[in-house]
Amino acid sequence: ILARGRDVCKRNGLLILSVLSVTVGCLLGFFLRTRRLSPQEISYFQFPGELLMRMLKMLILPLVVSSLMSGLASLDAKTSSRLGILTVAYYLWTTFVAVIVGIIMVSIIHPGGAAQKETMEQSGKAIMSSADALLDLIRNMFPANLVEATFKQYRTKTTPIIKSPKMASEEAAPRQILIYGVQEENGSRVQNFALDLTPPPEIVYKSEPDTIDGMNVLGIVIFSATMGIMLGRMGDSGTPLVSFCQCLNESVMKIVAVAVWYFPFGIVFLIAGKILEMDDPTAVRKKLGFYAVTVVCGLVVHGLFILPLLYFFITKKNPIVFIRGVLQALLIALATSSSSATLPITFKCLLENNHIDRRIARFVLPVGATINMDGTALYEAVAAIFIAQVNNYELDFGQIITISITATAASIGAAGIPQAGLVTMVIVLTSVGLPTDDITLIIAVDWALDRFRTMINVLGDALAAGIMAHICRKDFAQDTGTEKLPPCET
Ligand code: DAS
Repeated sequence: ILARGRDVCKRNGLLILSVLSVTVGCLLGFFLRTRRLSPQEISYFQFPGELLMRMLKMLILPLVVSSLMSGLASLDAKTSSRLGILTVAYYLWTTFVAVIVGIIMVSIIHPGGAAQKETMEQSGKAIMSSADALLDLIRNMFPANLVEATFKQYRTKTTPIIKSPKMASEEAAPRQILIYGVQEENGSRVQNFALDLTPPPEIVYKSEPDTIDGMNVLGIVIFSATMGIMLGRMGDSGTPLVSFCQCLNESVMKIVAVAVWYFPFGIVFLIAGKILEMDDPTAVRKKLGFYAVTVVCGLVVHGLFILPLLYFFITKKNPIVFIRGVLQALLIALATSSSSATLPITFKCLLENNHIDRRIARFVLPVGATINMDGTALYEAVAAIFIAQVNNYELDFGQIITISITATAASIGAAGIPQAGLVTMVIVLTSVGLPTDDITLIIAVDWALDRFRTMINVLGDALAAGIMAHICRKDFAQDTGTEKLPPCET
């Protein structure tokens, strides 16, 4: 029994440590809340968790650029375009399904309370077109300067400047909510704010500093994928850069293999530190509790039933075995609430535990971490309908369809950083004329729900890699997953 126990610990040591660290982090956080630590003591306590985030953030840029460029360059044109089309089509389809699951859930549970219904027009709330917000989202997907968007600190594309309309109805005091993102002078942090400009003005929402300093991950993905495809078509003249990227990718993964043993320690302080900061959980109102339950139910149905079933029907393999292989990445997603920061671990789990062809992972994961966010899309659809219910609005079929489309688009535009989904939700609300200042209703539980939706985002990317590896297995069969180029250590 001892030998067997030793074998299990050796094989799953890191995973067991990570599960324990999440548990210890929660217990320690709630225990320390009773000790009433000072803000200074809390900031010192959070330091090991901040180190964990900075380690992950440090790895994102080299990992995404090197994996996409070397991965795409090692595929021939036919394979890369087939893999690209299949991947993006799969991502769009599963994101839309997630939105539908969310809409069904929020319509069944009805967390916003059932009351007498009135239409938007009867309520007199100004209808605001979402054209500007949606155009802003698409505009930011094509940064003016790809290299600048890749290597320079960049304002997160998910922070359109939106002023909520003054309420048209006389009796309501006019309120102006300004939602925007700011980049500090030294470009070292970007934070999202919602300001209530009604005198006296106050900050009603402030996102966590971006784990990846506002780096425009989509700009990186577009730049790296473009370069990778071009390099692949340049033949031998592109070999030096492709070989460099391949070696860079290998070295980043070796750094991850070392850094990963620090993660359980960092997770304890990251989670406990966040719990120390959160508002009094008992202050969460009943409706908000039902709202959180609705979101979690939707995420469970989509993430633990629909996606695994889709994986099973396509690959005929056991999805539980696959999910167990990426459990470490899901725990990091829970701890960091950032799919981009989780990317290095998602790579490690897929390559080492699930034995996915690295050329598939190198394309599917970075693209997925940026544009495939099933959890976020589901969340934004549920939030929009919850806000309509709280305001006693009756959404018609056309508005439900609009919410489905804009929630899918907004999730594509959300960067893989903490609470990005809360900001892009502005697009969904304005698309059906809902008051954007009601975002403040759900802020109290957003930081917790963000972690769960990020887990589903990461799970969706990982399962997509498994599905693409199965569908494209014939394209890669001839050279059993090695690159055209010799491995960089030879
Ligand atoms: N935290 C985001 C992510 O990293 C998801 C979100 O904010 O909705 O995927």
